[in-house]
Amino acid sequence: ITNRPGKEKVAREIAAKVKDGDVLGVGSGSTVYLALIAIAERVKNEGLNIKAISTSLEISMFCSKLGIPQTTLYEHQPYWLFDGADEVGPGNGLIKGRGGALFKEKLLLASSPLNYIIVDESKQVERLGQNFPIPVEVFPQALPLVANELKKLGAEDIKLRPAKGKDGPVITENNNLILDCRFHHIPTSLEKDIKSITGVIESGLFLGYDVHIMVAGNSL
Ligand code: DER
Repeated sequence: ITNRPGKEKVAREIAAKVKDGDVLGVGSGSTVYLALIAIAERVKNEGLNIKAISTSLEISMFCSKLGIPQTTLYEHQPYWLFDGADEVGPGNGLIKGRGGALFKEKLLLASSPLNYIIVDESKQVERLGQNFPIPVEVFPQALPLVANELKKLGAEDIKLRPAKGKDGPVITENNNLILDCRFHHIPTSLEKDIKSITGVIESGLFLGYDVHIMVAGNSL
């Protein structure tokens, strides 16, 4: 676990931004988890009337447990969103998806007019891709084709993400597989190039999105 004080601090800061009546896009991961605990305290103490749109079953179940009402993109657009990240690189490029929720995380982020990425200092990198692979969500039978095309794009190490607690690979909440891909060089075109491969559902590479990075106390 990376240094918790940074995560807890930025989780409290994002919780302080919540306003009565907000519809919130809620990302996934342990930093978001801490933020939800802080938000739930405010809901209880101040009677805040908010709604959350979750990006994973785990977060949806946690919102239910905390008593945070939920809605969906059918009924509401988020007023703003908060989410974590695995890496924050130059120009606010992100790698996300360690938690396997990358499709709905990118859907919610693309649907939200204002996006906060909450991280501790351990997530900031000089070069995107230096610590984490790029997760690519793949329609199962497209695996051979997608792996081949990713190699052509420069992927150096492609691993099918193994499940824990069951034999075989991780199966996402959209019934797809995840290939974790190492790229030494990440050109600005890479997100779109990956997405254009037939059989790719989405990737955890976020380039050129309008995101506000919050790092444990200093908003960049
Ligand atoms: O999977 C994700 O994209 C999550 O946001 C994740 O990368 C951040 O998780 P953490 O807050 O537990 O580090």
